This record gives sequence, structure tokens and C-alpha cells, in this order.
Amino acid sequence: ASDVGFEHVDVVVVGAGFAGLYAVHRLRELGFSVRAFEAGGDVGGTWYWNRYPGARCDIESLEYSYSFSPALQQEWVWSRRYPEQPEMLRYAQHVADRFALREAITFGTRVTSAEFDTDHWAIRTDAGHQIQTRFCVLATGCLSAAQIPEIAGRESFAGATYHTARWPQEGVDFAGQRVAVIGTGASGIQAVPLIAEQADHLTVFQRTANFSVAGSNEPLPRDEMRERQAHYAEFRERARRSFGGVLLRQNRVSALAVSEVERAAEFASRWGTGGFSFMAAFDDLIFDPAANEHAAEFVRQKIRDIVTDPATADLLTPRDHPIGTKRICVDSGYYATFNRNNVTLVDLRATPIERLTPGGLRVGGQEYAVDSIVFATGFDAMTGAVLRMDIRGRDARTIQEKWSGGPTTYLGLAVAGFPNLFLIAGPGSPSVISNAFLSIEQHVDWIGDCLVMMRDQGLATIEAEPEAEAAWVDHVNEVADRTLYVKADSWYLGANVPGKPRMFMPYIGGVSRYRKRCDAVAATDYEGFTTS
Ligand code: NA7
Repeated sequence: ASDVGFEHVDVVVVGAGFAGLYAVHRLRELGFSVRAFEAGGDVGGTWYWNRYPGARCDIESLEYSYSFSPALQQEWVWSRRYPEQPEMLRYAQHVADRFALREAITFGTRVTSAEFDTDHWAIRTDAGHQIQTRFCVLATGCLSAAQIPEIAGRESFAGATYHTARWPQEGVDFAGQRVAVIGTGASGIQAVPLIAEQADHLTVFQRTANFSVAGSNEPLPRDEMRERQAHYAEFRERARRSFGGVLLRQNRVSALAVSEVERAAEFASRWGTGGFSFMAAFDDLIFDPAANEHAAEFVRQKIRDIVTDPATADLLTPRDHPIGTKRICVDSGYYATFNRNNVTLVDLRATPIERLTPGGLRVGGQEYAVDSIVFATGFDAMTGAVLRMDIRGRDARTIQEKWSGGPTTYLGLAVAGFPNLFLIAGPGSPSVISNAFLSIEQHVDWIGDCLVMMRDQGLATIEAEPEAEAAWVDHVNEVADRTLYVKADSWYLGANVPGKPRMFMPYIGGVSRYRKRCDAVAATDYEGFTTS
């Protein structure tokens, strides 16, 4: 193919969320020329798009940040224990400015296609860019392809519609409005209490009742921040050696080995401190159905205690999946919101949404008149953003065809048949089930080392071997099958998207084990990869 009109670089990075930002920084630092494209108007990715009221992280701010720069760690001060979206976005913007990353990023531009040819990729964007690059890094996010369900009559609705992950920059004022929220995952559960305070009336449409644990909105005490800053290196090292990349008070005791009173006391001590802390109350909550049931029952009892109307409490009570197997939610007053007299809960299990009408929603033959509809309906997680691009590897094979039976990768980092292409936090990586910052840094550092190795050895291509990929996929599944995670219809399994192949996507063997494996691959001359 002629390369007239093509710009040439070493690496194209797709996405400028926290993964893309660090990839730009690290790969430039290693001496590669880097060009990044970002669909959003600014940096931040997830934290740029998810501006819905109440959006906040479910991992503590002292853990959920970059570790690559000691200076950055010393100058950035978190204000809250669990960071809110605006603060996360400011952090992304600060990092972009501090390391002059914006000059390498083209905003408001989507990569539409990537085609492999011999030893390079030809990249095209929706703004007409054509770039030839040796390597392509997909930092496209795990939860970035927003999902709005197909509902009959959707176009006929005359009011305003929003998706939580495509929230207007200027915000939304629901005062005086009748509002519908569809979906009760993390996004719905965070948004509902705040929308209820504003709206005239809020109707929540729930398909699956979800477990949510009270979190904390408290400011982060300055002395705790200073203490962490004095010992960041040590804490980061411990996080790297942990299971999920966060330093939890993990109880090593089985929930079945203690008395009922002790069990209740342990759960109670963690109520109010967030979901992951709650799930660390005992060692076997995610493995043993009986242990899990104790944790589930504790939360169910909380719901009955908080929600005054018994019928509503009953509807809100989750019964069809083990606690924690759909990502556990962290809330600020979610269940109590249903005690307000301007909030109604509608059960979509009994009667799904029939259609949207010009004035609202029709469910079970009944019309719900609303002015606005909020879709808190989640994402085509982990694969959506990749599959929405036209990516063609060796022999022009498309990624859609390659992943038609489910996404397969080697180490979550590479795909057989797609040389010189790297994924960050892709399927098969622990990222989404861990402290994403820690996983992102590990992935990017590994990719950086790999590119340096190739430069040093004068290599043109690197590609995962199909056997290594198959073995990794088996391992990912094996590890998942030993847990209760596979018992829930979650986005981890692609179950929330009609027609998506059912396959457990994240690696839940722990970040420490994962890192050792990646390091071992690099140390053994990139075992499982073919180079040329
Ligand atoms: P989630 O967790 O995927 O939640 C989406 C919610 O929307 C969930 O309650 C779904 O019910 C519901 N949903 C999806 N499609 C429909 C249709 N067609 N009808 C009714 N209800 C529907 O997405 P979130 O944005 O809340 O959170 C994603 C992750 O972001 C979260 O796990 C954290 O890691 C951060 P379902 O349970 O599928 O029955």
C-alpha cells in the first residue's frame, strides 16, 4: 500500500484515560515517538465521561493513583476518602499538564480502523488522520462503551434522555421534573440518592436487585494524607504484593469458623467502610456459598432495617446472585432513598419495559409519565471499545472474527494474529478486578520494556503464539471457576449484553501472581511470543 499522506510514529496510543496517559508518558520517556487519540474533549477517560451526580470511585484515593512519580505523589493532596469524579478528573488534568502529555494527544477524535501490514499498523481516525505506526497500544478502557438497551419506541420519547457515562458537561438540573432511572448497578445506585433530592418525582426501574454496602463520603484527614505521603513507596510495594492491589484489612478466617455473634460483629465493623473492605471480612466469602450467604444475609437484613415499606424492602432484596459476584456497590444512602415519598420502585423482573412512549415508559400495561430518562444501564464491558473499531491483523483477519467465540488474549496484553498490538487492561488482565492504577502501570511498564528489548535486538514484530494464548485463556477460566464469580449474570461474563459470548473476562488470580507471570515471560526471552 502507498504510504503517501501517512504520518509515521513508533507508537499510536488509543485513549487518554489513566492508561493512555501513562502509556504516552512512559513510552516517550523511553525514547519512542508517540501519538495518541482520544474521543473525549479532554484527558481522563472513565473520569471524563462519567459525570453523573454522585459518581465516585469505590477504591480509596490513597490507593487509587499513580505511583510512577515520587514527586507527583508528594504534590497531590486528596480531599476525600473515596474520590469524587471531579477530583479524579482534576488529577488526570494535573498529570497531563505536569508531564506535558497533551502535546502528544489529539482530542475529540476516534480511531476508526487499524490495519496490520508486514511490520506496521495503518491507523485511521474519524477526523481523517492516517498514521503509520510500528506499534499500537489500545488503552480504550474496560467500561467505556456505553450500553443503552434496545427498547421499542425509544425514538418516540419526547423528553430528555441521558446515559450515566455520557453525562452533559454542564450537568443536568432535574428540579421540578419527573425522572426515570433505569438500572441499579454502581452508577444507578450512586446517582439515585442525589437525583431523588432534586427531582419532583423519581421512579427507579430495577431489573436485578443489587447488593450495596454503605461507603464513606468523609473528607480525608490531612494527617492521614501526610502519613501516606511519608511512606508511599512502602505502601505501593505492599499493594503490588497484595491480591487486588489494595491494602485491605483482609481477615484470614473462614466465615464458617466463628460464632454468629462474632460474624455479625465483623460485618458490622466493615459496614460504612466500602464494598471491598466488606468483602474482606472473611477469607472465603467469594469461594464458599455458605460463607457468602452469611455476608449476603447481613446486607439483606440491613435493607429490611433501613427501608420502611416491607414490599419495597422485599423488592430491593437481592436473591439471585452471591454477594460480590456482580461488582459490589458502594453507596451513600441508596436504600434510605426509597423511604422518601417522591421515590417509587418498579420491578422489571415481573414486567419488563414494553416500550417508550412520547410521554414516558409503558411497563406491565401501565404508563409512567416522565420528563427525563436516565439510562444507568452500564457498558459493553472489556471488549466493547475494541470491537467498535475495525481492527485487522495478519491476513486481514478482523478482531470481530477472532473474538467471535469470546475474547482471547495472552496475558491480557496481546492477541495471536495481531502482531505489535498491545492491550491495556484488556480481557485476561486483572485490571478491572484490581486497583486499576496499579495494573495499568504494570501493563505499561511491561510493554515499555518489551519495546526496548525489540529496539535493542533490532526486531520488527512480536506476536503472541496461539498455544500460549489458549493456555492463558484456560488458566483465566480455571481460576474463575474456583470462585463464585461465575454464578452471576455480570458484565465480567458479558452477560449484560444480549448475544455476547459468555466468558469470564478478568483474570482473578491476583495482581501479585499476575505480575510474577508477566515478569517470568519477559525473563525467558518472551516465552509464548514469536518475534521476527
Ligand atoms: P452495571 O453494573 O452493568 O449496571 C447496569 C444496570 O442496568 C443493571 O442494574 C442492569 O440490570 C440494568 N439494565 C441493563 N440493561 C437493562 C435493560 N434492558 N432493562 C432494564 N435494566 C437493564 O453498570 P454500571 O454503570 O452501574 O456500573 C458498571 C461498573 O462501573 C461497576 O460495576 C463499577 O465497577 C463501575 P441487570 O443487573 O443486568 O439485570
